[in-house]
Amino acid sequence: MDLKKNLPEIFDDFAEGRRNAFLSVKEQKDKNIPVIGIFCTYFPQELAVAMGASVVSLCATSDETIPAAEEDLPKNLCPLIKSSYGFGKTDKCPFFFFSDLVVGETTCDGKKKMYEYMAEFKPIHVMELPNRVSEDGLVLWKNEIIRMKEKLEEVFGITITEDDIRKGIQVKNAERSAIKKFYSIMKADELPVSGMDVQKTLVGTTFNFDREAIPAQMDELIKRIQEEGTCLEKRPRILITGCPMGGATEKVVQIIEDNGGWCVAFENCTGAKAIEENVDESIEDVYEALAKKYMKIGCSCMAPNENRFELLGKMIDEYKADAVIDMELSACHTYAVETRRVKKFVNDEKKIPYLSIETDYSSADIGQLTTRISAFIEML
Ligand code: BJ8
Repeated sequence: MDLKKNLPEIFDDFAEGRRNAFLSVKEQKDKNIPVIGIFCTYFPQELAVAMGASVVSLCATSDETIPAAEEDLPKNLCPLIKSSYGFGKTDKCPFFFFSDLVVGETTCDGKKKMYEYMAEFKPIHVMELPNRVSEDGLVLWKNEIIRMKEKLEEVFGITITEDDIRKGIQVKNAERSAIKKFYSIMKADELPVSGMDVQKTLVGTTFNFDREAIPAQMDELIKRIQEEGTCLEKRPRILITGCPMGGATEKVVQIIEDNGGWCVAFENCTGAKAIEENVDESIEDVYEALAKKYMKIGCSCMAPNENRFELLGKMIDEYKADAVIDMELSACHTYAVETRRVKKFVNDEKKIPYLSIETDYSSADIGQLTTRISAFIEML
């Protein structure tokens, strides 16, 4: 029994959720539910849940609006930044349009400078993220989370109590645990679904505004996969790391799986980077608990970035990866610089092959990527 023939409609539900999200965000507005647009996994979504707001991701994944963005921004800038700015500037993204407040963080230089221009046409609050994980960094981030809460109270004329935040933490913890349980099905020796199915589901869940419904949905999905699925043929198991993935860059997953590999794990911001760790509910001070959780995200904006290597090593072992493919978006300097250390770690410590690829949101490099990736998989 071929699972891909057998279970497509389950994954279609998530793809449908993604398509319908534009309508759902309009419904949120009609019901007077505040909508917060975000650009990064460092935003503590627990604050939004605490005040009953919906969160939409504004990180764009297509090259449609890049020409408009390049009227204001340099060409030699990461496509995620240009595309996201372009969708905002041209009003082509309903998520951006319906966002009452946009939140950014001082992550990479390109993003933080872009926010200065974006502020000319949209209310935007920028959280000051430290660029190293340290005691002082933790204090700064905790204070920024408090400042964020106060900003939300001011903009929306509400009060967010610590009990509200505690409830938000419980909801988000349950959601993260459920999503992690879903993608952990790829730890199995006999894979029940393809990496593309996992990737689409991970992206699909971000468009579900009913966060409390996610655990039951994930349980149902896992149950159906267990009952109706069967194993896929054995192939080299690839772990993906690097920049966030989605939309146009799903071409990388497609190429890997069309050329003899399976993507078993995603150590990036679409995947495990933001989901793997929960907020410690035993910490009395909710702001400290949130600060500690989010400072564990292993983004290359941190220097040094030990947390990335901790998660990467753990995932290589747990998902029994045969190789790692590191996807960088063009002009993403922090991830590009980090490739040297990632290669060394993967080759020398984990003793498996490593390939770094650079891409953007166009389809111009599909031929070249196919040649490199298929040659890499062939030698595994
Ligand atoms: S926590 S990965 S979502 S910053 S790809 S815009 S880093 S130049 S997206 Fe990211 Fe938050 Fe980090 Fe995750 Fe800059 Fe690089 Fe572009 Fe990037």
